[in-house]
Amino acid sequence: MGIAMKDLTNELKSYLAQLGAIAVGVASVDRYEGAPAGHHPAEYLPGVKSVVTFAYNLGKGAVNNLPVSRNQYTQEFDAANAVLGQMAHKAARFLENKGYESIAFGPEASVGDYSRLKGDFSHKHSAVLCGLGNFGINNLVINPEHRSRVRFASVLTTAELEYDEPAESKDCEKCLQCVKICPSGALENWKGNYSSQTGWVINKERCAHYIFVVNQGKRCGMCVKACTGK
Ligand code: B12
Ligand code: SF4
Ligand code: SF4
Repeated sequence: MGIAMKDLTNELKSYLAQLGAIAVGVASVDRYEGAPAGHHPAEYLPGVKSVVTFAYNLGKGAVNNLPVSRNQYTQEFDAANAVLGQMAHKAARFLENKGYESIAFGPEASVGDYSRLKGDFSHKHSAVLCGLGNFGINNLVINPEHRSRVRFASVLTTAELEYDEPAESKDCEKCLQCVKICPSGALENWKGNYSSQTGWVINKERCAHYIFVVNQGKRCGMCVKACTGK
């Protein structure tokens, strides 16, 4: 049983790496106890045992040259989401073909999430619980190699897998570049609210207004660009 679990986990991780994932983490569903009502994995997949969250990086050129490259950043964002959506779909299918009911949670808010500014399942909280990084003050999860220039997707599964250690508490460098550069002021209220383990609730309305009203849907990404760790 132990060896089979390990083999299945390794097989799944290599499959995701082959599809382009730059990091894959696996957590036991017990770690999601703190998820609020409506956002717990078991509400979506009764019998869920494991959660797999994985990351795909954004291209450097599109991010580094913001805001001039806003059109290209928006295209990069869409392309990365398409890759992640396929990865999540294929990983869930891989597990179902092995006999384990699974659900893919794609990267995007294509199912009405934007109207309530919430997803069904938080990839960022899951990324921390799967050991992929910690929240920064920009309220994005920072990957050691690619900083905030990563996007996530997740799969919930009834398969029991081998689990990675969750990320230890580690604050970001607190350089405040993200707070200073944010054109909408959405990150101003971080003091006393920020936690490297659970993030904080930014002023979502300001951020969404800047993206969807001021920029007519073109993505902003300045808090992604700002976070270099230097
Ligand atoms: C809705 C949404 C938005 C909204 C609202 C943002 C927000 N901060 O909530 C808007 C449109 C404003 C937005 C903007 C952006 N987004 Co966005 N967004 C999402 C989406 C679809 C859902 C976020 C969500 O629902 N979170 C969970 C909710 C319930 O959180 P909440 O209301 O704050 O809840 C609190 C509690 O309920 C509790 N909680 C909730 N769930 C859980 C679970 C557990 C276990 C625990 C303990 C607690 C807990 O904690 C929260 C407070 O600490 C996710 C994709 C996804 N499904 O995860 C992407 C996502 C968060 N976005 C992402 C990105 C990159 C961006 C932008 C940079 C896009 C851009 N403009 O270029 C900006 C950055 C804004 C910022 N600095 O945070 C990435 C983050 C990647 C990363 N490295 O961290 C994600 C994960 C998309 C992806 N697939 O990668 N986004
Ligand atoms: S995406 Fe832009 S508006 Fe939203 S928090 Fe980041 S810098 Fe601010
Ligand atoms: S830009 Fe600086 S303050 Fe903001 S998340 Fe990154 S390291 Fe933290």
